[in-house]
Parts: sequence; structure tokens; C-alpha cells
Amino acid sequence: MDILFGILNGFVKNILTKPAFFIGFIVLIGYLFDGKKWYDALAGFIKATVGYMILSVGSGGLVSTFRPILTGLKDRFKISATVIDPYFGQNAVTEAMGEIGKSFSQVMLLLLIAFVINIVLVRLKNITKMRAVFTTGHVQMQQAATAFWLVVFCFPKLGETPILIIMAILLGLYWAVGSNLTVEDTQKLTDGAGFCIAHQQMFGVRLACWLSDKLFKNHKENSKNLDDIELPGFLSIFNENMVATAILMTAFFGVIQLVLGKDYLVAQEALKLEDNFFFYILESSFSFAVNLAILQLGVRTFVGELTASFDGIQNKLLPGALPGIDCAAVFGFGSPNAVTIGFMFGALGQFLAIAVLFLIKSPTLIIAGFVPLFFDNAVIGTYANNRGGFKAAMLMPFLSGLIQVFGSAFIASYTGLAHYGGYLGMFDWATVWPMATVLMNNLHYIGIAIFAIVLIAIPQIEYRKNKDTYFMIVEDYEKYKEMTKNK
Ligand code: ASC
Repeated sequence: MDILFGILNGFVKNILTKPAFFIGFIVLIGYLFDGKKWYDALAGFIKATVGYMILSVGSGGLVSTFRPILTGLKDRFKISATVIDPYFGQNAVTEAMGEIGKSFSQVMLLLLIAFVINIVLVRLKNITKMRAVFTTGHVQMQQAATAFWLVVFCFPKLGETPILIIMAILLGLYWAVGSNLTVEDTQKLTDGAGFCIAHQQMFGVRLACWLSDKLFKNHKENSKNLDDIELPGFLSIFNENMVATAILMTAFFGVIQLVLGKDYLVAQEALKLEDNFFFYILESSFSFAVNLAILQLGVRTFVGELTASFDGIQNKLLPGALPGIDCAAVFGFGSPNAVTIGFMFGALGQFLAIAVLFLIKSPTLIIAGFVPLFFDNAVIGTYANNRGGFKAAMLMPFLSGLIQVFGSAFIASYTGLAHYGGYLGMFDWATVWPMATVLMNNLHYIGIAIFAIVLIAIPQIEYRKNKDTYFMIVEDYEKYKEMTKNK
């Protein structure tokens, strides 16, 4: 028994919560099932794991450079506000839990149960219509912390085991249904790269694609994608994505750094007193383009292996399934300019919403956090540009920015998390989960049942809309394209 427990614990700690290894092992197993030589399978494992680690270096570099710049505003001006960012959200939950004498020690067990439920649901795809396996353990841990607080808020008297059961059902379903929801849109964006998104804005992506299709249906004839726009004269330097990113980020973060002031940044040990402030600003802002390039290299390194190997898993283990992976993987596809534009317009939306909160003297103020600002909105911008052209790439992240702030301000005050200075803040956690929380808080167990039933119904509805191609888009994308060409 102890040995079995040890193995399971090791599996969760070293693989389930480490997406790079999770993806690596999926590739390894896929190749082995496909009958590849062991050394080819090993090479695939290494390329996939290293590629994913490269992606994490890029996204980690972005987060560690730009998160403190944004949150510095709160410190510098001593604003008492809630930072919307997964890191701050997790800290706030930990502190809040400590104060009421509760803690959730069973995250690892939760992830294990969720993984098993996810596999079973996909295995039963003929009934459940679910096609995606969630592999992004690090965001699952952040979400488990936040969901714990939301559930405890609605059911303060419950013990740890019933809470574990409620969370396993609701989070397990959210992970399976949410990632499934991004299958079509991601296959279309990546021309059948064979993955979908398992992250924190899955409903946001679907909503943005749906709205882009509705509003800009004929964009291919009437309006352009970001890549088709050729700017004249001096503006032509913006045609080069790396230049555009560096200039826009210098303008954006440079202003914030100037507002923070050199003295403050020196006190934070971001730079030394004798360093030149101007070149410090240039260096940190340009590192945006650097990290983005690293991230895209990572995507290119692992996605090819994942696509090639997943056939083995599909044929032998999980027919009709796709791996759900980190949202940053879409930055390797679509227009690179959509990443920057998505970020900028998301920021516009967030800042506008923050100004509104300020003007209406909202009891909860919000400080923009880097992760929702960038990862949600750049991802939404990338999908939206692909579906509705540049107008969609501006509008959708802008709307998302507004929603992230208003939704988070609402739920952080409603559940009292605002007192602890942080909330997760990603799109789905500013929309889907607040709605579920209000339901559960008012209707208790009936609320849980309604949320679960709605989630279960979503893939059923999707399936009924496109019965003939629903599984084809996963199993054989070329054939799917043939079948839908004349539609
Ligand atoms: C998150 C989170 C990150 C990023 C990363 C994007 O939600 O916590 O570190 O997004 O997963 O690549």
C-alpha cells in the first residue's frame, strides 16, 4: 500500500504538476504506442520536454520582469487595492484561510482524482462528448486554491472531505469541459496542430471566437488580418513584429517606470543608483520582445513532437482525444502582432474599468496584474484576429479587459477576498466562477447541481450542432477540412 501511495505521490508531484514532463511523457508513450524505436521515442521525449521548458523560460521571464512593474504602482502610492494575478490570488487565499483556521492539504489528491475523472470522461467520449485531457498542472493548483475559497465561502461548515468531493466534481468538470470547448477554435487557428488550451480563459476564448464570427463574419472580404496591414512611411517599422513589440512595450512600461521613479526602483533593488535609468527602461522593456521570441521557439520545439506522437495515444489509448496545454502555445501560431495588440487593448479595457471603479468610489479597487493582462488578452487577441481580423483583435481583448476587472472586483468583494489584496483575475475566474459562486451561495446544493449540469450539457450542445465533424476535427484534420469546405 505504502509503495503504491509512494508511486502515486511521485506521479502527481513530478509529472502531473510539471507540464513539461507531462507533455514529454505523453510524447514518449505516444511514440512507443506508434511502434517507434525506443531511441526515437526518447528523442521525442527530450525535445518535447526541453521545448516546453523553453516556453516556460519565456513566459516566466515575462512574468518576473513585468509583474513587479505593474504592482509597484500599488506600493509606490500606497493604494489599498486588490491585485488581479494568480500569484497574488494564491497568496490572498492562503492568508485568508490561515485567519479562519482552515487549510486545504489535499491539492495533490484533488489533482489525481481530477486526472482520473478527466481520462474516464474522455474514454467515455461517446456518451460525454469530451475530447480533451488537461495537462497544465501549475494552473490547476492556482485554481484549486481559489475554488477552495469560493466553496468554503458558500459552505462554511463543511469538512475537508466533502469539500474535496465538491471540488473534484466541479473543477474536474470545468477542466474537461473548458479545454474541450477550445478544440475547434484551436484546430482552426493552428491548422490542425493537434492540441487545445487547458488554462484559465477557455470560456473566454470560445466567447471571443463566437462573437468575432458574429460581428465580423465576412472579414476575409471586408477587413484585414493584422498581418495584411502594411503601414506607410516611418510607421513601416511597425510592420516588423519584434520592432513593434519593443517600441510599444517601451512606451507602455517606460511610462509606468517613470511614474514609479528611479528612487523607488533602486529601493526595490531593480537597479543600482549608479545605473543609467534610461537604459534600464530600454533594457527591461526590450526584454519583452526577447522573452516572446524565446517562448515562440519553445512552442516550435515541442508542438511538432506532440502532433506527431499523439496519433499513438489516439489509436491505442484515448481515441478522439487531444492534449490541452498552456495557452502560451498559441503564440507560435496566428499573427505575432495579435499578441501585442491583444495585450495593449486588454490593458486599455482594464485601465478604463479601473478608472470607472475609482469614479464610482467602488469599495474594492483593482490593480492590473501582468498574467491576466498579458496571457488572457494576448491569447484572446490571437484567436480573435484569426476569426475576425484586426477589428476583432482589438475589440475582444478590450472587452475582456473590462470584464476581468469588473468581474474580479465583484467576486473579490462578494467573498471577502478583497481584504487580502489579491484575486486570481483570469477571464474564466472573473465570469464563470463568480456566477457559479452566486448560484451556490444562494441555492446551496441545488446551485452545485445546476453548475454541474450546465457544464455537462455544454459538450452535448456542441456535439449536436456538428455531429458529423465533431470527432473528425480531432482525429483527421485534413479530412475535416475537406468535409467542411463546401459548407
Ligand atoms: C498563468 C500562470 C502563469 C502563466 C503561464 C502562461 O496563469 O500562473 O505562469 O499563466 O501559464 O504561459
